[in-house]
Parts: sequence; structure tokens; C-alpha cells
Amino acid sequence: MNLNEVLLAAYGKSISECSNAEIYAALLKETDAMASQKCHASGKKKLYYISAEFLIGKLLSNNLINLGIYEDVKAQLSSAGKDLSDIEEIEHEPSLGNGGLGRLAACFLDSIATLGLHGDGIGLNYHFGLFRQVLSDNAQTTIPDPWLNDHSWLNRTDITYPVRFRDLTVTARLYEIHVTGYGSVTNKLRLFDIESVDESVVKDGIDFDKTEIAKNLTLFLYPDDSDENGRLLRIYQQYLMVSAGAQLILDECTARGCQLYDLPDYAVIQINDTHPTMVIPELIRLLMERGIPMDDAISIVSRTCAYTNHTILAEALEKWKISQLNQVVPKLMPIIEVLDNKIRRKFDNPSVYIIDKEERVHMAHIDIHYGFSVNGVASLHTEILKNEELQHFYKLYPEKFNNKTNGITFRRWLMHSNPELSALITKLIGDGWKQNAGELKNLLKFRQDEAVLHQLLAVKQEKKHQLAAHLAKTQGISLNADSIFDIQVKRLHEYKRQQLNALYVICKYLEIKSGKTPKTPITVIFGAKAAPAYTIAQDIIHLILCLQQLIANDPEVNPYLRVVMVENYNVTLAEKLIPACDISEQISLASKEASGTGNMKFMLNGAVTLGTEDGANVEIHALVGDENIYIFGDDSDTVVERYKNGSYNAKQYYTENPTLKKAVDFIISEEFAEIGDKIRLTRLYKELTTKDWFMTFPDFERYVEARECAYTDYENRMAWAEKMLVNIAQAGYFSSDRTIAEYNQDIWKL
Ligand code: 26V
Repeated sequence: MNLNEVLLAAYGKSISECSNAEIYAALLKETDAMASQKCHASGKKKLYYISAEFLIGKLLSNNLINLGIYEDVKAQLSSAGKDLSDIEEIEHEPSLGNGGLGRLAACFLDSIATLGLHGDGIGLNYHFGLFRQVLSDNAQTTIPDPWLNDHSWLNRTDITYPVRFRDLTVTARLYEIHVTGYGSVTNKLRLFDIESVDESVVKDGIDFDKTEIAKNLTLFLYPDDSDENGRLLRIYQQYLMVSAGAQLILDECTARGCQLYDLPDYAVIQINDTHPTMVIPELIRLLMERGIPMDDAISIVSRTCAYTNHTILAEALEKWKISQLNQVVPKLMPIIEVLDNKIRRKFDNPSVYIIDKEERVHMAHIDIHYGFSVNGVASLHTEILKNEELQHFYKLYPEKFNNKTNGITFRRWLMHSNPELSALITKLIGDGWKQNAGELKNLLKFRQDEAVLHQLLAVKQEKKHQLAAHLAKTQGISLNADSIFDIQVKRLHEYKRQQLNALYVICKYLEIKSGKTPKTPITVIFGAKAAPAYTIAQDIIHLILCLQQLIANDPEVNPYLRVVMVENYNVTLAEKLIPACDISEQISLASKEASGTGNMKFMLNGAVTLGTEDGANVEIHALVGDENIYIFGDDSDTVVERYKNGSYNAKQYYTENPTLKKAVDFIISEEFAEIGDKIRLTRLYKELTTKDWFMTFPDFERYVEARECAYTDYENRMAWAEKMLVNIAQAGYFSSDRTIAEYNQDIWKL
């Protein structure tokens, strides 16, 4: 691309005469045109990855990298005195996902295109993605986060489908975003929207009138489903996605010459968690409408759909009341009843029925009975599904169950976010790793090479400086780049245990107050959004923000310890935080984090994990060995057993461990009450001391020990750099290219 020519044609100006916004707009248009002209994957069979969330992040750099013109464009800009990263700032991040599940879907699209596979994503075009978080008065507030403007990657198409709800019919229009693979084909992310959506129904913050469906159907991505109207709206959203999606799939397959009985040879539908589950009854309905008898339709659909489970948390497993489904999509209920009756006739076990005694429809049960594959997202998670959560189903269909350990795209999470490290790796082992991530193992031969280890540390230091500069500029936060960066960034949830991290910080604070100071200063960085209605999560944010303030204002402590909660943690911030991290906090209660993918991004960027034996941490541990990770706490068997026998007593740990008690009591101490909200802090204290549902107390002592051990080891810079190197070298397994190759080999068979 000759950027000067592009800008001359667009504005009659040269690069240096254009504003960053003008350059961004022109680059977007040109890059998108290049993407669309690239070869599109084809073939008889096509994958449709249906997901309520695609957390794609900014696309400019990603597309430039995948089109192979990143370095060239960067150089052209720089010779005209412009910086590509300033141009990137102009782009609004589309936050069309809550967290890991949505980001995974985005990484998968990248790898599907990179491997040249014939497959598209299907989802919804939310006008406002996940809320923007504002931190003020030591609390989170939420405002809408618009991302659509005149210059977006979204292309409108002429394709529309009617979607009929009980009380209204809407016209779903298809929009598309090009998904460029790395040096290969272009696929599409296909997002449905309706034209009657009215952004003016937004009231205060992210509050809006939930009753006027035609005006708000695709207005927001749902941050939680805590009230009845919100739940109904989610059903509306899900049905819009699957009904329009199913019509699109049937149309495309027919256009490729598919007879409806052969659908499984032409399409495979991957159902990303239960949000798109209604695609099963909807496809059955559409096939019947086209003349196929019901039993045949059921058989066709069952051989076309596959399901991925992303969580074992009971509260996250979707169950819709029959009355709710009848209110929104009454045409599906008779079909769901037939599906349930077939199961009841076949199996004498109420725990596998689709409709339960309380007249609720268990969405996952539809997927498992009427899909051909069920997969978990890390090996521990899949084992828990088989042996605990879904054991009754596993006994019925052992052949359906399989594991697909998650992965991440190295294009975004290394090449784009850490060009310095990418360059060092390429200098050491060549650039084969970009296509074949397993080659990163070749780095292992430099384990003892001090010159290389010094370079690795220098890259880390540079990324810490860059992060410090960015946070100073954008959030007025000042970081000491010579301190240890200890980072926990992910959604705020009790099972992820940010509260355990905060309890450690209190201990450290008290220790420093008593005169024992750490050798190297420590910066503890948090980034997390909490669902607005999730009270305890809000309380934990409050605790962290109060700690931040207390420590920042205490000259006895602040030279040694800092707590920083970054505002509005999102993909763009993650790209800056992760490369700068020394210690990656992955401290969920064992068995609860299905996989985690942040853990992989940190490892790839040379951070060392401090974590529990949970999710993909188990696999990271096996790959890097005991020496190169800090593992602590109870394992999942112990935790599962403790839940089963109901023996956990938080109070007992609290009274028997004086260090723990001191830290917990600090939450309701006088000095803390001066800056904090008494109601919030007391509620959190009570929650911890009387319930502590996610068992922070039993792991506390071992957590403190492991963290101290990591800080001590950090002092030996060469030994630490070796740990970093081993982590990077062993991260190849977590490339989403590997994950997608496995999906294709075992499930999709494209
Ligand atoms: C959803 C909800 C909905 C409302 C109530 C509380 C709650 C808690 C958790 C969830 C999670 C839904 C599924 C999900 O996002 N799972 C994540 O999927 C990632 C990709 O597979 C995986 O890495 C994470 O471990 C897993 O939590």
C-alpha cells in the first residue's frame, strides 16, 4: 500500500498534512478493501461458529499484520513523522463480549481464517458493547460504550430475514466484518441487527427501557440477567440471532447444492455455550416448514450441531422458564416438549430431562441430547464435566464427550502487543514460530545464555516503561517501572478471588507498617469490571480502591507497595498490561475456572504464573515444570469433596489463623472506615467470615507463602529470566491454531 497515494486521492494531502483521524479513516477503508479482495475460503462443508459474543478488539493493526503490511505501513508513517500507535488510538474498541468466552470466539475466528478453513462467525451487532467502567469515589459506575461511527469495519449487506416473536415480527439485517487470516484467506463475522433500534431509549448510565423490544433488541450486550425484563430481553436477543442465523445457514447450504437431508455434509454449527441453543429447535422448525417430517428433522439437526461448555458454575447454566419461552417464542415450545418427551421415554432419570419439575427448560440438556459433540475447554474442566457435573450424560453418551483446550492467537497477543519480544524471538529462532507455534520450543537452547536472558529482561523493562507512560497519559496513574508488576486482570467474580489478592495486600501493608520492607518495591495491578447488580463484586472493587487510596497516601508504605486499579479494563488495555507483567495472578478456586485464557497470554509474554491447580493452569504447570510456576492451594478433588460434604467452615479458619484474622479484621478497622463505605465493607467482612463460598481462607496461608517465594526468586535476575524464557518457549501449545486444528480434526471435519 502506498499511503501517500491513498491520502492524496482521499484528501488531496500528504501523510504529514493529514490528521490522525483522517489517516485512520483512509487506512481503514483501504485495509478493508484489501481484506475483501483476498481469497475467501470455500468448500462443500462450512463451519458456523454461533456465539452471543465476539470480543474482537480493535482491528486496524490486527488486519495490517494479517495482510502482511504492518511493518511497511508503520515505516511509511514514521518517515512522515507519524506513529502508528497514535493512529490506533482513534479506533473505538468494539467491546462485543463480557470476557473470556467472547475473546476466545475472536481468537478462534483468526485461527479459522489462518488455517484456511471454510467458516464464519454468527452473532449480534450490539450498538453498545459491554459498559464502559468509570471509577470514582472508590466505586464503579457504568456508562454506555458506543463503538459504531462513520468509520467502522462493519459492512451493511442487502441480506435480510424476518424473525417472528409472539408479539412482533422484526426484519433482521446482516452486517459483516472481514476476518483476515494470517497470510491466508478472509472469512467473515456476520452480525445481525434490526433497524428499529433507537439509541435514545437509554436513560441514566446504562439503564434503558427494557419493555420496548423493537427499540432495544440489539442496543446492549447483556452484562447480567438479574431482573425479569432483562431475562426476557436475552431470550429475544438469542432468538433473533439463531433464527436469522439458521435461515442464513439453510440459504447458503441450498445455494451450494445441498438437499436438506444432506445438511450435515454441508454445515456444522458450533454452539458457543448455551446462548445459541435455540438454534436446535429453530432449525428443526424450519426444516419441518420445508416439508421434512419431524423425526427426520431432529436427526438431521442432531448430526449438524456441536456444543461447547464454558462453565460449571450453576448460576451461569441457562434455564429458561416455559412461561418465559412461551411469552417470546411460543412456536419453539411444542418442539422443545417433543424433544423432552423423547428423552423421558428413553431414560428413566429426571436429571437428564430437558424440562424439570419446576417447568424450566435446561438449555445445556438440549445441546447434549441433540448435538453430536460436547466439549470442555481445558483437560481438567472436561474431566469435571465427565465425572461430576455432566456424569449422567457422560454415561449415556461417552462418545460425544471430548476436550479442546483453549488457545489464543499469537498474532494479536504477541506480534501486535509485543513487537519487541517478537523481534527478539525471531532473531533467536527465525520466524517459523509465527505459522508453527511449536517452534517456540527452540528457545529452550538459550536457557543458560546470559546475553539472551539480559535481552529478555530488557524487553520486559521496556514494556513496563511503555505501560507506565500509557497509564500516566490516559489515567493519570504513575507507576514505578523498577518495581515488580504483579497483575490480576479479568472479570470481577468471587470465584476468581480478587479478594484473596486483596487480603495479601493488606498483610503486606501491615508488614511494611511494622517495619519489614520488601527488597524490590511491588506494584499490584488490578483490572476488572463487575456486573452492575453483583453486590459483593462491587464491594470487592470498593475494597481494592480503598486500599489503593490508603497506600498511596501513606509515605511509610508507598515507596514499597502500590495498588493500582486500572479503569475500564478491556482488550486494548490488556494488550498493554500483559506484556509488562512479571507475575500473573491466576488464583481461582480449583475446579471453578473452566480454562482461563489470560493465563496463556501472560505466559506467552514472559510472565510467571502464580496460580492454583485450576483450568488451563494445570496444563501450563505440566509444560513448564515446578521450577517455572508458583502453584498453591487445594486441588479440585479436595474442593469438590468439600462442597459435597458441606464441611467448610470459614469461621474456623478465621479464628485459628492469626495472620488471616488480622487481614480480614482490617476490612472493618477504624482507619479503613475513614476512607471506606461502612455498609459495603461490613457486608464484605460478613460474607467472608460467615460464608466465603469460594473458599479463600483454606488457601490463604499457602498463597502468601507462594507469593513471598516468587518475590524472593525475582531478586535473582538471571534465574528469573530463565523462568520467563521457559514460559515463552512452552507457550506454543496454547496457540489457538492448535486448538482449531483439533476442533476441525475431531468435530468439524471440514
Ligand atoms: C456467566 C455468568 C452469568 C450470570 C451469573 C454469573 C456468571 C458467571 C460466569 C459466567 C461465565 C459464562 C461462560 C464463560 O464466559 N466462561 C469462560 O469461558 C472462557 C473461554 O472458554 C474460559 O477461559 C473461562 O475459564 C470461563 O469462565
